[in-house]
Amino acid sequence: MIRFYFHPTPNPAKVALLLEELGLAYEVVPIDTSKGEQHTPEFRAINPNGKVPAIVDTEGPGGGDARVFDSSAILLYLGEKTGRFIGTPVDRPELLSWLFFIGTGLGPFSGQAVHFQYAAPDDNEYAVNRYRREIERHYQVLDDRLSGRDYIVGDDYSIVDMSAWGWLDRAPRVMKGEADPLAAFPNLKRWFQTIDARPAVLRARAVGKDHAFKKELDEQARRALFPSNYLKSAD
Ligand SMILES: N[C@@H](CCC(=O)N[C@@H](CS)C(=O)NCC(=O)O)C(=O)O
Repeated sequence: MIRFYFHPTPNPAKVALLLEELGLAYEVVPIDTSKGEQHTPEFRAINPNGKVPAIVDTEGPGGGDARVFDSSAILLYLGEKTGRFIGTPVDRPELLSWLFFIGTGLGPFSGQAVHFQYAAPDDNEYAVNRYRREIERHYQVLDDRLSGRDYIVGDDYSIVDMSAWGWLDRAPRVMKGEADPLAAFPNLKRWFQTIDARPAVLRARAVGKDHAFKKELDEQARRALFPSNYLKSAD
């Protein structure tokens, strides 16, 4: 059984999609990051980085509990455990390359764009411009890659497509004010529409809907989500 530590945000969404594609038995454990539940000692024992997603596999490689944190690690772990959605051995170099490209590039740049457009105080023109231009650059790299291809790696749908879907699904929020943020990237838009039409996407979107996650970005949420803003400098 898999315990899935979840909040309705892009990185957990990737894992929700894989779990639904795999049809594995899993239990959702809501972590309300706006209330600071990512900072409890119990959760830190599962993810020392204090972020979602994380999982505990009660049938880990040693026969007992195994924790896995970071969405890319979880996608790889579950893909390898089941032998599904990880392409062929020939695909492996591309699979790793694109998975890391999304996990270390598209994801963090998108997250920073959201932060500076919706959460940060003051005028952030420089930061917003930098992150939005970087996102467009990443979209272009993916658009070029998808020219004449159905999926990002190999001939089949894989964990790489699921990883990218988690962030592309949020393109309208990330590219605030753009009515059709993928319009300039036709291959990426076609790919997104194909992935988004999968039945498992519908089920993944329903994950956590029975839980009332906090929505307000009030003082409690700001302290929970942006603790570094409340640290005093040493000098
Ligand atoms: N590299 C991590 C990033 C995880 C991450 O940033 N998760 C966000 C939600 S998408 C989170 O937990 N935010 C709450 C916080 O930072 O306190 C991954 O891919 O899982």
